[in-house]
Amino acid sequence: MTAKLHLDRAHLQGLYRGMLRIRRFEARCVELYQAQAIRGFLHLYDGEEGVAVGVMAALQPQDAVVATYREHGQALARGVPMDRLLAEMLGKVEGSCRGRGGSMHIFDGARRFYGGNAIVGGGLPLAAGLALADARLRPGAVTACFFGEGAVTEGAFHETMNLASIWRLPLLLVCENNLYAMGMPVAEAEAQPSIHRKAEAYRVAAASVDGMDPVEVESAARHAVECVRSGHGPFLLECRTYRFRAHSMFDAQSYRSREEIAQWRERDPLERLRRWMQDNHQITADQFQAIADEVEQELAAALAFAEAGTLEPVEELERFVLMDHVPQEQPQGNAP
Ligand SMILES: Cc1ncc(C[n+]2csc(CCOP(=O)(O)OP(=O)(O)O)c2C)c(N)n1
Repeated sequence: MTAKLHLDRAHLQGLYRGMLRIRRFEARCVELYQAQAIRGFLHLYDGEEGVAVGVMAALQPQDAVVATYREHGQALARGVPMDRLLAEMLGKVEGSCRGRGGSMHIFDGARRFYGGNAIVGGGLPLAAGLALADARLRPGAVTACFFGEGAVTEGAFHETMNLASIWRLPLLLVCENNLYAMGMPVAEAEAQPSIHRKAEAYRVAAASVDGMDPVEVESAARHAVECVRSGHGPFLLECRTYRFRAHSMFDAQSYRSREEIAQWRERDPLERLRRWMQDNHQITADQFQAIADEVEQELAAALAFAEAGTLEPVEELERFVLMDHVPQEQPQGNAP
């Protein structure tokens, strides 16, 4: 069930701007990756932007967010500053994790953004733990956990669903079902490929929504967050989406056809919202241009900040890895 949203122009324009920031940021990251300024892995969110902006619009600052390795979109939509994010991608000390997390492990404690996570399904138990702690220490806060449909084949998903239901945890589970786990199609991996229907077995409330439409996503997410916040326990929101690009920068994509990708590109969340806003006189061509210019300026400033940043000096490399000080006192309690 999705509640009707009151759509004002500023809000719609905000959703569009949010998606454009993610798209342009990642396009620049591809260039930086090709120039070897970004190293390691790079998983793009291209096509899935509507999910991050829609869900994030339904959350409050006191809520927590847990993401996957495809998390630049969630990080930007959650408010992690673009310059600190880009510095992190370039491995600079000025980055959101001092350049130690990189593309897959963006973290920002001040915004309760508890990270990207390279382990498929690894964020789920972490999110359950955050929700459990918040239920005791921060009543009213919701933890939103993003994961791909590939994570649903992991035991961690089922354990989390079960415990979250029994303990009525304030947990919003956001499954980004983009149809493929690397090269594995969901229909070949899942006996029940309609992910939200798995919730019934755990007596968890659930819904499925068109992830290519940020307004639909926000509407469904608002309903889901309301249920969770008012003490009804967890909610599983399946967002049906698609990644336009390869799984990561190393993927020949032999498992899907060009025609399929082209068909999904016709449902591009940015273009759809742009057309709808134009057709319904919610925005002028000048306003579109102003948004595009603003995003380009933000990106240019972020790049200048990141490029001017510092690589960690070699002497610092053991900091945060080994303890400087080992406590002498033995902990109290029974020995195991
Ligand atoms: C526990 C674990 N198993 C396998 C991998 C290798 N791996 C990385 S991404 C991926 C596919 C995950 O697909 P999905 O959860 O649907 O997310 P998507 O990449 O589609 O966003 C796999 C199997 C891993 N990182 N962690």
